[in-house]
Amino acid sequence: MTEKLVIRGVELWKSWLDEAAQARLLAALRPVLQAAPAFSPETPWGRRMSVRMTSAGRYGWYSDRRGYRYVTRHPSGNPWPPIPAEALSIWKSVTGLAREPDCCLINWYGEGARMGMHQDRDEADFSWPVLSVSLGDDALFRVGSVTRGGRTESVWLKSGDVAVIGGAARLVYHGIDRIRFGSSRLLPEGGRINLTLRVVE
Ligand code: MD6
Ligand code: FE
Repeated sequence: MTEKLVIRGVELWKSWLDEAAQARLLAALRPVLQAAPAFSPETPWGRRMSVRMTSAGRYGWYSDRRGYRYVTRHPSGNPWPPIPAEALSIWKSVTGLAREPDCCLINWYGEGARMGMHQDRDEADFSWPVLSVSLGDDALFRVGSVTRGGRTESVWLKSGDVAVIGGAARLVYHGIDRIRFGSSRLLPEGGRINLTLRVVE
């Protein structure tokens, strides 16, 4: 059973996916990760991110010395694979939107990986929400406000949880402080996968 929480404007649907649905989604991601292997993007400041990433869809998120942006190809030169139907159906049922997302960013967290506080603002139109799906190990998710600094609230995201950043909260700062490596048995090697579905154009 799902339960809805709202944390500083971010809607959190706890246990949106049951264990069988989590396993089906993970299985659908395997061919995507094979076609478009995850890599550690370089930040504009020249550091490697601790999270490994890849994408599915017409656009993928990318970063290097030139900045954050969406690109139409994986670093291999191939177009990104299509977004799995299992992910599109979560978008449809949670947001109710007829418009499909252009990008499914796949973040993979190994032991010690984290993600600093950031806004998702590389998309053209902030009236569309960003939806995130968590798989695998628990992650400590921190949510602030639309300006950097100030009060924040934290919540543990668990496998099967879905979060929606939209409306007045679309540009809130958020990040992952740490994961509890090995807390879930969904990924055989441990770690966490986070999907974020975005309308880019
Ligand atoms: C993560 N999530 O859960 C990082 N962004 O690993 C995000 O950065 C995020 O959860 C936009 C919308 C929802 C999110
Ligand atoms: Fe984000």
